Amino acid sequence: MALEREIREAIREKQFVLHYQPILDLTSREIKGFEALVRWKHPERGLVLPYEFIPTAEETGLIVFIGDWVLHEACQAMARLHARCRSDDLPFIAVNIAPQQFLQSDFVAYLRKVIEDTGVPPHCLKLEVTEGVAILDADRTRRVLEECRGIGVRTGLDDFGTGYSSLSYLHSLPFDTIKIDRSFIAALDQPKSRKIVHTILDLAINLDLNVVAEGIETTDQQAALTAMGCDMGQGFHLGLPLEEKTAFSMLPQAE
Ligand code: G
Ligand code: G
Ligand code: MN
Ligand code: NA
Repeated sequence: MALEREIREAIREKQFVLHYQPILDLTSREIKGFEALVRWKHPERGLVLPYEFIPTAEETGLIVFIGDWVLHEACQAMARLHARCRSDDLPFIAVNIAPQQFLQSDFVAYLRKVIEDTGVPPHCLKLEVTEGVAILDADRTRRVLEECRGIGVRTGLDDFGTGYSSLSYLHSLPFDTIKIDRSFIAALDQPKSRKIVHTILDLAINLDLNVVAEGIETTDQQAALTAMGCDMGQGFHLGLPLEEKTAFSMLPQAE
């Protein structure tokens, strides 16, 4: 397949880049961290977004190579970011981990190596997985999540609410954070969606989980979520995914 061949070449030629989207404390409006989002700097097509190549990368297993690069690069970027921040207030970086990558037998060994190589504080790294990983192998997912927690790395359940059995995974898997899927945020002006978001927030408080609302696109959505007590938010209204320098310059400099 042509795309598969091109992705292999892109891995070899190091054509991937990461953009960073800020995640804010909704009450203080301070940036607490960034989500790393991969893009492909295609020599002819320009910047290619994940939906155009992640599915093929997953089908062919190439996502593991891309994902390993993403994890290493995001941690290197985090080390550069931390060099300019106050040491008592270090922002986190959230990295998306595909199911296949998360379930690799050497994933935690690789994670340890990246943390050691880059010297980042493990608690500033957040791994985002979807329930797809638990559908593939729930027992192994739990063990890997526990090992991540064991080395101090934090974990989040991405796209919460869109899957089949999110609640049972919340019950059996040790996540620190849930990210409310942007479909609920987009529909916040409807009473039903509002109630669902309210219920997710109650659930998170009762289970002692952090919450990030994704896809905040308007002032009204931001205000509604803040009023409902949602901790953190992310979305085009709060900050676009941008290249490293531009994204990180949104943070106040130390000194
Ligand atoms: O950046 P964008 O909104 O186009 O991302 C679309 C999808 O691609 C999202 O579901 C996101 O989780 C996924 N994605 C973005 N970056 C990465 C990455 O580095 N690794 C994996 N596995 N998925 C990513
Ligand atoms: O699935 P995941 O949550 O990892 O995907 C993050 C994706 O969401 C990225 O592709 C990012 O570009 C996209 N995104 C971030 N903020 C917004 C937003 O406010 N609206 C929409 N529609 N997409 C967003
Ligand atoms: Mn994500
Ligand atoms: Na998401």
